[in-house]
Amino acid sequence: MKTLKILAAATALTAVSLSSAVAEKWDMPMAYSATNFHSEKGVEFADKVRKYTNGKIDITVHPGGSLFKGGEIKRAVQTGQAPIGERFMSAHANEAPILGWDNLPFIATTYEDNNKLWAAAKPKVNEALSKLNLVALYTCPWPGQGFYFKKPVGSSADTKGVKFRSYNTATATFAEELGMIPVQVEAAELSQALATGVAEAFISSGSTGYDRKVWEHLSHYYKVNAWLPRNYVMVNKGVWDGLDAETKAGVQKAADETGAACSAKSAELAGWYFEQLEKNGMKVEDAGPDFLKELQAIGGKMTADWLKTAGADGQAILDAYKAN
Ligand code: PCA
Repeated sequence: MKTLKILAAATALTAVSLSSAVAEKWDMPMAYSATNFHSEKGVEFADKVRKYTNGKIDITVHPGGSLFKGGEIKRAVQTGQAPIGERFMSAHANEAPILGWDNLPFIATTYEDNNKLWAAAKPKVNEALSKLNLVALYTCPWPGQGFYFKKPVGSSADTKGVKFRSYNTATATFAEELGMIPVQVEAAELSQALATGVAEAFISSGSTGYDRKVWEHLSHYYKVNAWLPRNYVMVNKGVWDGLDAETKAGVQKAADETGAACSAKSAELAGWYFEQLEKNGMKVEDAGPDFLKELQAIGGKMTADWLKTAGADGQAILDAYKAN
């Protein structure tokens, strides 16, 4: 009996060491604050992946650009320095214009419409990502984008010469159209940029304003709701293709569940973020009619510019979206 027990214990030990021997350890750099819902969902994703792959894939999340800075994450995953990572999709539109599908002003301004637009864009986006040696596992929208300023703004007459933090090429163009001076700054470095005067305005969701406590430097938020851009969790294509079918299915199940939960969380928090900005002394209001009219005109131009770079594929996405 004793021998049997020892044998059983030894077998159990071997099983444990075997399973840990085959566990693949994946570091997952993420670009935004550890306490942001995108990062919290990333941690839940890692838990689900461990569960659905029976411990075969063990992901460690590194939020806030701590392992690779936001601007370096895509390259790290493309080249296999990190097998998986998360980043803002339209930040990559300079390399593959189609990835700017979610940065088109006033085209899809609700979560529902953003989902419809994503459904139309997804096949083309996946094609483009594949060429970059990437596979998207899930995407998750930020709440709607509006403008932060340190003074009341009623029209572009008030924005001339303002130093504007942009997060991609499209937002830099937006700023220039308003007579502002764009400077690209990572969300992780935004507080510092505002504190040092490198930037004095930006476009983003209530979420990033809250994360970065921007009420310490700025006073006004205009709820333009111009677009709901997405983050995506991407995996290196070679790493993905190397997984067996069962493991892939486990990771994909975790991704599908997390994508849905993350999107729901974003919608749930959108209004709450505005309350927090107000509680901390900011004026949160709709953009006035003159400003809005200007923004809409610029938006139309930005969409036209995007269509020039995204070509027939871009037009096909917009047509499919409008047909639904
Ligand atoms: N926050 C991110 C991207 C969009 C958003 O709402 C940022 O400002 O960098």
